[in-house]
Amino acid sequence: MNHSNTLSLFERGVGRVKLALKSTLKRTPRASSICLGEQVAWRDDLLRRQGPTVTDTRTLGELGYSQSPHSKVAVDAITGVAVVHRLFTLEGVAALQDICARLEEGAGDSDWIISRRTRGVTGLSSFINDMMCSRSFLLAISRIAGVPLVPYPMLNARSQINYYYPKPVEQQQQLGIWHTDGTNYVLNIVLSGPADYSGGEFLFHNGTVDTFDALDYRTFETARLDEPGDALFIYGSRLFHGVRPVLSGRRMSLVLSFHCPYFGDDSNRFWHLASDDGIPATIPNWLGLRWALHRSAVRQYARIGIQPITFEELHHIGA
Ligand SMILES: O=C(O)CCC(=O)C(=O)O
Ligand SMILES: [Fe+2]
Repeated sequence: MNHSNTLSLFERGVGRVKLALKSTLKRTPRASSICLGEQVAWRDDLLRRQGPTVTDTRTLGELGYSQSPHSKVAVDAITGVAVVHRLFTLEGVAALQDICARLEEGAGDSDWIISRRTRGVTGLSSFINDMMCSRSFLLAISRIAGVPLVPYPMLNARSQINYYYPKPVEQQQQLGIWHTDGTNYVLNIVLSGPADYSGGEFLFHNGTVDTFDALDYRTFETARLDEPGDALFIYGSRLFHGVRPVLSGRRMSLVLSFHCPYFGDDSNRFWHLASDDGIPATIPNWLGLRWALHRSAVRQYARIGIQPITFEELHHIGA
């Protein structure tokens, strides 16, 4: 584990329960105390009109899965990992950078490789909230995913901003990095440019969760995220991934989670959420999540005020 290329594995099982207790005892800053005077409102023309350039796509089937998470949707119709370039215009990227930089002030310290992070960002930024509820934005992400999406029903797990700084070398080894997410459809948007930091590469295991071996770097790939605003789309609960330690500068990223409202299934586990938010906050959130997952797709779309996105629409490019 001391090899510098090796990344440690984030806690699973009992480790998650321990982390949940730790998160419960730690005081987190009050989100509501932050007031962002936002300069720019979300507009759909902050998305590039021609749509994003999506490369290096692997479906869940191509990653090695034979079982689909959703009945009636083939494993080869669902994206397991894809690199997304040029989703936003330059103005869109600049607006996100500005908002996320300003939200750092209220960010909590984080124990693992991320130095600081802010969860529940859609409750703090109407720009990001409006973006996530925009039909054009959701349609673009749904096309990348292969299934229609809505913002993840639970506020805390829906959006977070990660801020990474260099950590002292002695701490780097013990901090977790390899992990799977509690949510399924996850867009990791890197907002810093390559000149802003070194290290901090986004790694993922090119295979299934069962074939993951933290010591076998031959199956690891580095996502090619070159420009600020580039993103890695992942089926987060089925793809081991992690960010290597930042060696200099700051790396800032916005992580958004989505849900496919046509199916009631969800991978998130109570202890996964509790390890992030502490036990008291997770209990009501968890009950709300179970409730929300059983609403019809039509109602889930109506709640965010848009017409349902359908499976058919995903294949009509330029519609
Ligand atoms: O910050 C990133 O780019 C991704 C971090 C990550 O995997 C996570 O927050 O779950
Ligand atoms: Fe993750």
